[in-house]
Amino acid sequence: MTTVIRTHGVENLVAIAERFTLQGQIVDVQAFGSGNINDTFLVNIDSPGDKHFILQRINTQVFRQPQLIMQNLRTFTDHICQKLQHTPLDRRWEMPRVLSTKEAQDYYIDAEGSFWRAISFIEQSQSFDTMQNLEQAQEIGYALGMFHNLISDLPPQRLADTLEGFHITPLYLRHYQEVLARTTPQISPEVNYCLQFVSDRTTFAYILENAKAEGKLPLRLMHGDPKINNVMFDTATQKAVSVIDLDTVKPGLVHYDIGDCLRSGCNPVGEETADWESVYFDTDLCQGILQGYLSVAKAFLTENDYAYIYDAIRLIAFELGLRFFADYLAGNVYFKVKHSEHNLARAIVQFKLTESIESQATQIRQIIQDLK
Ligand code: GN1
Ligand code: MG
Repeated sequence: MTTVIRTHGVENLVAIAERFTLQGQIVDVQAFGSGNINDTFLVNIDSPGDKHFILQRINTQVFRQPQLIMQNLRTFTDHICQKLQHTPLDRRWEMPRVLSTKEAQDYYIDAEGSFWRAISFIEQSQSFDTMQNLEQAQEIGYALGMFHNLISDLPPQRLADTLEGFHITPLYLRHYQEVLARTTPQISPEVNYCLQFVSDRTTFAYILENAKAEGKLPLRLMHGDPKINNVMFDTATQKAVSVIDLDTVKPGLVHYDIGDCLRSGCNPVGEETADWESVYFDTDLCQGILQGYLSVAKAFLTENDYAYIYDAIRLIAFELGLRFFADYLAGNVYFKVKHSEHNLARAIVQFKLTESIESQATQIRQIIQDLK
């Protein structure tokens, strides 16, 4: 038996990919994408059928019960595929599929206990880390609306909670306060800015959870991570064709998704920039995304849903900044980092974006009002 190397030596990766290769020969396996949690690889195969698939090692420190992810994936992809078969759309739209192992399992656990799974690759498609133009913004919004629409008739209880506490801002705040209580951060102007930024917004952190508790916002199924680079575009037509990264599809609020889509899509410099002064929230892109989203989602949104869209945009930008900052203080244990200050830099980007959202509150609320 070969030893499995932690660094995923090429030979070892090929052996793992082979478990999921039912026909054809593997040409190569390459690191793929820019995920902050799981390890993702693109497998190229020489086969008469699909030429690629996605191989992922699930981070089980974050996703404690990865089997639940696979169970959920089966449940909602089956639901959506059936629905699409009965009522085909008039444009290209695809769902990533779970690929089985040669033993007909949904995952493979290697000798080291790592949890591997494979997903089909959406052929002739690409994603973007930053928005290229207004048409793309509309397409991103359309894609999120389409996704919500396709899962809207699946009862939320049918899916397990794959990540408890995900997008519950008050819990991130509590975690942050606990981390702060047991660490002495190295004070710098940047750290001071973040400490003050969070402390000025502690009451605000409860806004969506309070609305949920008061019955104003219903529990629905959500994507959980509909950031700009999780929408795939057809390379020829430049139309959105799929939403990927489905591990956090679970019961929640559609507002978390709307907020996440807008905070990632309307920051033209992207979330990885080191140039904080260039970060701003682009209201034209906001208008584009919401227009695309509402062209599909109008059918299931209520008056209260609209009332909380602005707060959701502001909150999810703030929440992600809080999550990055807390992780920086905790010693970078959750998000992958390229250097020790990486999460601090990411936090500042999200806080600058939150500031920009706050300073344009009136315009953003007006955009939402005009699109209703
Ligand atoms: C994480 O791993 P990735 O990049 O798909 C995170 C999201 C954040 C995102 C920020 C499970 O997603 O919530 O918005 O980083 N996913 C999880 O880039 O925490
Ligand atoms: Mg993700």
